[in-house]
Amino acid sequence: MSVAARWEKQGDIGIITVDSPPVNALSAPVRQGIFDGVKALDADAEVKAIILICDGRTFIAGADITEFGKPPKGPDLRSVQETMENASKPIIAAIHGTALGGGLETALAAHYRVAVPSAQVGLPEVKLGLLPGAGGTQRLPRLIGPERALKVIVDGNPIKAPEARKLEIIDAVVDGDLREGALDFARKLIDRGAPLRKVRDIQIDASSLPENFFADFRKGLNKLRGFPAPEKIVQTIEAAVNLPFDEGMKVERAGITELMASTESKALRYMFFAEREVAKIPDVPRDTPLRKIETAAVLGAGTMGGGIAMNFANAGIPVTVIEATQEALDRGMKIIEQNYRNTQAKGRLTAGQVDTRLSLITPSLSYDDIAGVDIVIEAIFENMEIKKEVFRKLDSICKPGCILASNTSYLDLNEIASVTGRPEDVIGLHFFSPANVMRLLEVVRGAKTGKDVLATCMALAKTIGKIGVVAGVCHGFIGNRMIARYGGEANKMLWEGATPHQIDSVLYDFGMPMGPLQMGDLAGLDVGARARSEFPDMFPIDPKFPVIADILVAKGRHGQKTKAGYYKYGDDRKAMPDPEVEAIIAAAARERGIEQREISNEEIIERCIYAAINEGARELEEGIALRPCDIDIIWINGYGFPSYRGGPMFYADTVGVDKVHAAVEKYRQLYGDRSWKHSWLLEKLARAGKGFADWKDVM
Ligand code: 3H9
Repeated sequence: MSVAARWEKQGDIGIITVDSPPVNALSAPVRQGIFDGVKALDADAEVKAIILICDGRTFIAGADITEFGKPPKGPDLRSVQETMENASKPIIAAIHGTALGGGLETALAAHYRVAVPSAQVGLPEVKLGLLPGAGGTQRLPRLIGPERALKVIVDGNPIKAPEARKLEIIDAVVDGDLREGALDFARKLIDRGAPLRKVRDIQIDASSLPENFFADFRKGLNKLRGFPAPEKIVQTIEAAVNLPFDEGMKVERAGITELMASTESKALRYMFFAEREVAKIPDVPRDTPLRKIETAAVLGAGTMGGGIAMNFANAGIPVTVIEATQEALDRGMKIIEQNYRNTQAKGRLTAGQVDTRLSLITPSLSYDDIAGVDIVIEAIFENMEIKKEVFRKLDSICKPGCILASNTSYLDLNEIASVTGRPEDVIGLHFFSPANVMRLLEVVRGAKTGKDVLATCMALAKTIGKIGVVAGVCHGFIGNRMIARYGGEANKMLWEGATPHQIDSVLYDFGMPMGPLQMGDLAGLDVGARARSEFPDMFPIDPKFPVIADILVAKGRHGQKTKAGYYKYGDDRKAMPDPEVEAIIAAAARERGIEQREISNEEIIERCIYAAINEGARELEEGIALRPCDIDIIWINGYGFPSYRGGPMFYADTVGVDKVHAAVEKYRQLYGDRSWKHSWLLEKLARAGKGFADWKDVM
């Protein structure tokens, strides 16, 4: 017997149990085990039906993603499925947890499927840049019709058992013990001499499809730029409709082979593991005892504070919001309510749910009201002196063990912690705006932050639906420190002759949701200008290339809100290139003696993205970022870097770190060390012919 699956008999029913923690993925031993189990039980004359069930927390969660790209071992999944489908007695898949990808495809090769009510089934391969490659694209349309199958496979979202029953993906929902329920189901099949139902033999009635069904569906895919899998999925479903099963399987195989080799799928698979890796902090054991977080407080009811408070309410954690004046408090609470009502209007929350969430948020003007909470998150102005004052106050008021967090996006957390008598309780929780929507949470670890505080905040991130990434203390932490380089190069290129529209459209085409200048207009150019003039030390300006936004703000162009910034705007808020801006910049460049020239699209990518990569490499050297994947997760979830490029550090590997390094060196020669600081890590990797995937080798 395989170590990953065992089989036994209970009366005249054979039971194959897969046991391969953590998620029973279809590794070679699991495939071998199922294959051998089916063969053995099928050959046993006493056995009248066979159940496939799993130990542990879930049914088979899919192919083993760690095996992708490696030489195949043991029977492939398709041979396992053929053995199941061609068995001479009915096979019943008994599902709990999640039957995903290859897991559901294995179940579809069984003759019947039963599941507990909490189970979920789905084909999420599209999220890995793939299509279901073990018959899912051919069997699911036969079982539930091509229209529904196409939607299920292109969305990739799981379906709960009761819904799966309605769709007839499963044949019965089993209340109580799954094994007992499956045995009962099997006995009934035996008693009534039920047929061997092979999904592959179901005929699809192509004439029932709406006219132009596939062409219309394709139109909806246009917005998915950069992701090749959905179009390939459409092609395989068309094959399921138009070709015999075995021919359709060939189309599916060609599709998955092509996608498997694509950079997009490699990036998305990397992201799958990266998301899980960032939760692991090398010097913080997984079993570190966590502090209880049952109540919270947020200081500041502005856009940030309000958004943060909503996260707690959404997770069912009561939260007190503190403001300095009744007026500010009322305004903040009104915006929170409005946000919830908007969600309700879109049908994503019921009125009752909104009321429950609002009831969890308590407005207050007094710090005394938060003396007993488990965590306080300060979300007030980015001003060190004010923050220090607030943290002194928190130190004197909050109960022992309360976590004192700052939402600062730039300031020195250690300096903030130093004014308290408990720096081990102080941590940075840097939310991204809008805080109730954005998934990223930079968890800033101060020099004295306690390990239990760090572990608690990483767990809290998950509780409130965020992905937490640990960052060390430096100006701007991981993300904003890199984005400063990215935006800084965009600013320089404006001086040198690129137009806002050119820079933004090149970066949009690269996959960013919006270019940096349009982004500036959206956020308000006056915001940055004010910060730069109030805190010149925090935002040092390159004297040779001052910030163009400051010139525009001086002319009353504050961005979208004044209908003029880097662009001009009509009532529809659509950004339109403005020759006036180009003239303003050209005149300023002439005054400063900066020669304007043609800038290539390639240079725009190199200077913006490579500048960020170079800074990321320096953060790795300094230990500000724990691993390249932490940086990538931050850029994808906080700044909209295209996931199909895997984040800037993964992207560097796909370009070749030697090429990136050569370009960085070229720009350093031209612009000096101020904006293109040397990274020895980048240089060492380039010299060794390695990428960030192997960064540890040269550290
Ligand atoms: C596929 O099936 C292709 C086929 O169509 C065709 C083939 C020919 N492989 O997420 P968790 C690891 S594509 C390897 O934290 P949860 C994961 O890395 C696949 N490892 O648990 C983690 O390791 P660690 C289609 C896997 O309870 C540990 O298991 N299937 C796989 O929060 C626990 O994972 C999918 O895309 C895997 N397939 O969530 C489903 N899955 O502890 C992918 C997980 O070392 N999986 N691991 O960090 C999931 O969505 C979630 O893991 C699941 C459990 C919902 C199952």
